[in-house]
Amino acid sequence: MPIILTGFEPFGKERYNPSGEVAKALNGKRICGETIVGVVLPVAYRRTISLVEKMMEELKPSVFLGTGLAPSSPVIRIERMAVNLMDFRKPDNDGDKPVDVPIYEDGPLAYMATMPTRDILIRLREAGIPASLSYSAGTYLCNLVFYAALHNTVRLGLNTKVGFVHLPYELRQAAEKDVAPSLPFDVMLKAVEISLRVTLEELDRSLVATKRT
Ligand code: PCA
Repeated sequence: MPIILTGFEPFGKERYNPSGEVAKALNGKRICGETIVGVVLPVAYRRTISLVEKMMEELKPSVFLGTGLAPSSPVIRIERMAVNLMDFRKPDNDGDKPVDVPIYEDGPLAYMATMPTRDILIRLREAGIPASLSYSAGTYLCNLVFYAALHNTVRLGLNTKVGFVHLPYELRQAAEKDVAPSLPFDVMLKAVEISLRVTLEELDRSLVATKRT
């Protein structure tokens, strides 16, 4: 079963989005024997929801890792909670701006990530990559992808491990601004690879344990 890795196109005033570039760079690569399907999503909620639903239905992935840019973050942010809410401060790239609207009318208030977030945190820090756990992915497109992947896993009865990672600005992007936290691209790439590896290793271990019982 494939791994889905999503990133986003640029949005707002940004001309670059490191998350979309990470998804492109890892597309087709193999990790622990599984193939990564890297997808760049539009920052447009209607189109993105349909794409996430379609990918979950057709690919039934073992892992779904969403990534996005968090402009003010100085570290890799491992998201733990997805909430059933769209509350956009700015319109998306299609000009839509839902305020106080649930993502799914029939969905629960929130889901927690099913990827091993604490283990990922530990492994990132061991690798010398600044990271922290986060309890809000916001109420814009990143939270929406995270929630939609979790909701569709339940709706379709899949065993997909779902997670979301927010990335800071890339170094060159920050160099165009006055003061902005950033990380080099190769560090972000490594962080995403580690997150996937830790998840797949854990999946392998649980499969071996099930076979033994
Ligand atoms: N970051 C935005 C949406 C797209 C992206 O890369 C967010 O944090 O919601």
